Amino acid sequence: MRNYLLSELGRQVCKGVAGLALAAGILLPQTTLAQLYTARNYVALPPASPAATVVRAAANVVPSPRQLRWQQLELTGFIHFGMNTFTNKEWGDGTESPALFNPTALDARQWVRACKEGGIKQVILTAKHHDGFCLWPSKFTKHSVQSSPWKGGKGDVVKEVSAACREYGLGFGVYLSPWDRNSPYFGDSAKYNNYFVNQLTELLTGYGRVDEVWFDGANGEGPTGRKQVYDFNRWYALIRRLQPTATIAVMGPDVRWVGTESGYGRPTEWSVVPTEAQQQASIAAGSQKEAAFAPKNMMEDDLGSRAKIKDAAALAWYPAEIDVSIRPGWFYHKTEDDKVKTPAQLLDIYNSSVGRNGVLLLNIPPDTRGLLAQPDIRSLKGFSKMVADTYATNLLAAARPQNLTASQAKALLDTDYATYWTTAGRDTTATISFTFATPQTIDLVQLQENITVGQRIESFVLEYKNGAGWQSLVAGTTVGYKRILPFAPTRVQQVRLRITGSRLNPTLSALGLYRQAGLGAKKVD
Ligand code: FUL
Repeated sequence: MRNYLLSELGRQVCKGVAGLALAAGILLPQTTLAQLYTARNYVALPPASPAATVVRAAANVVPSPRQLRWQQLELTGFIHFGMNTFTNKEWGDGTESPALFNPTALDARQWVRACKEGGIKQVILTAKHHDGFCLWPSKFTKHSVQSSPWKGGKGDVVKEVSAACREYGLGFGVYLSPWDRNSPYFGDSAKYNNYFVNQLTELLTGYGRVDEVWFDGANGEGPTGRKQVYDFNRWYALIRRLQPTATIAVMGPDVRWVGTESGYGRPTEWSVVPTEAQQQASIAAGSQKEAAFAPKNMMEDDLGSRAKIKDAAALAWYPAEIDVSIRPGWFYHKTEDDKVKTPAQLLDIYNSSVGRNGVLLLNIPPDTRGLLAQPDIRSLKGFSKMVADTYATNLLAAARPQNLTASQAKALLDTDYATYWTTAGRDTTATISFTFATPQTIDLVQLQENITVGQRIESFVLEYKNGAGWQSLVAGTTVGYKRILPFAPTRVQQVRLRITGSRLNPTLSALGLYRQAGLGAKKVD
């Protein structure tokens, strides 16, 4: 405890220095920002930097190791479970009796197994939602499973979920709501921040590895009408110290909320954005404050185009996470059993989230038994089969490359993300062509840039030729970690990808043409 206090004191002093420097407009050396940034996922830009310098700098910003690991998960799962499950609400007010929490057959292994079978690689549990009820026996409040009848007050949902994730080889994350409508400290900023740090410490030290910590931005009034000021910097420092490989989302420095809960990301999604976007005030302003469970479409066109970065003081790798529920609500409601998204809807969401340079965070809420309901499990299974069947065969692997060396073709078509195709010299445009021995029907293209080099591609078009001239199949802007674009089924003999704009030499770790499975017969153009 003593050591802890001393290091906290040291941190406060550092923070004070950093605060003064920021106020004076001085750009700090990397070491001061080390909690939030690595050497290569952040770049400071001198005032009035020429546009070309800014673009080049942006093209060389790369994810931190924790951000890269997270991006490569592609599909992650959210588990909203807690007091609201039993009161049939979306937001509790904190006055609920712990006696209401009594799942009859809770089986976290069933949750995690269903997630794994659905292709989900990491699971985030709502350890505490806005009502303040803790799913673990916290030493710092009585408002927890410990006061509930479940397992005679001896249960610990966080323990069961983290153990199941370990057993099935999935990552594990926690959602800890800063807004706490039960805590008497809420609104008394210093006291509540200490309470929150204590709870966070319990979660980060008692359950093995934690891979993601998820804070939302909701902040209502405390019991006395006082406004709580969250000490985010202190929380970030604690997470970095106790779980250095965990990503902090979405009120955090590593992962950005995409700006909608529809499941659909932006068609133009840059992972490198001005760092202003990472300052707490702007995160809070754009965050999911009121009635966030109602899907909304707050879609700004883009956050990181040349126009958006040209006057930035600094740029950071700050990729998008797309959270959406498999049902209309975040928590389980029996009346929504017939409103579970279908496999085809989930596939469309996947194509428009993972396939738009994002990570999908798909919520599947357990019911009052403490089990995932059958409609959700069925949908998830159907969806993962559609994904597996669609991507089983890259049709391009059977085509003859026109203008690639054998090693370039291999880098593009093998499944090794680390190997990639790129251009020579200073070429920022390129054309890659393939010919099929016999015409093939395709309706989807998938591209992947090698983001360990940077995100660079700004525009591309896929074209085909059956004898006469070249015709467009589909066009896009950004690629990033993964871009998926479906189009009308088309029979093609020759195809070519033209990269028409890039910030620096474009790279491609993967290029694939596919026929979507399970959507039923569609007209072939
Ligand atoms: C929001 C919350 O208010 C919702 O209840 C839900 O947890 C969602 C993921 O984040 O901010």
